Amino acid sequence: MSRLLTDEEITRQLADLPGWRRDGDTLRSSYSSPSFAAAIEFVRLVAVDADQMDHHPDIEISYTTVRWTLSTHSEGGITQLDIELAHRIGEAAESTGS
Ligand code: H2B
Repeated sequence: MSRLLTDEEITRQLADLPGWRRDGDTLRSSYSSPSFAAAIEFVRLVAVDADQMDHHPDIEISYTTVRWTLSTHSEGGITQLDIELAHRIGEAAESTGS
């Protein structure tokens, strides 16, 4: 199980996650995909990772913009699982040109 990260741990790890910011008990990021189809493929790739991790993002899709909100509900805040998922989202973004 993942524990809540400290403020310092979050700040340090966000340095390796360009485009991501902390918003209270969540991590947030917004990506722009080259097309609606690419945005859906981006989300599909992350869905596979999320199920594999058993850790799931909140997702808002607005045409070619995909907004992600990450939090560990069971802990009520940000854990290493959110950091790991943010990295995987970054990889899926790269492979879909987002
Ligand atoms: N996703 C997120 N973001 N937070 C959780 O606490 C969580 C989850 N819990 N996905 C998982 C599923 C839990 O419901 C299952 C039973 O492991």
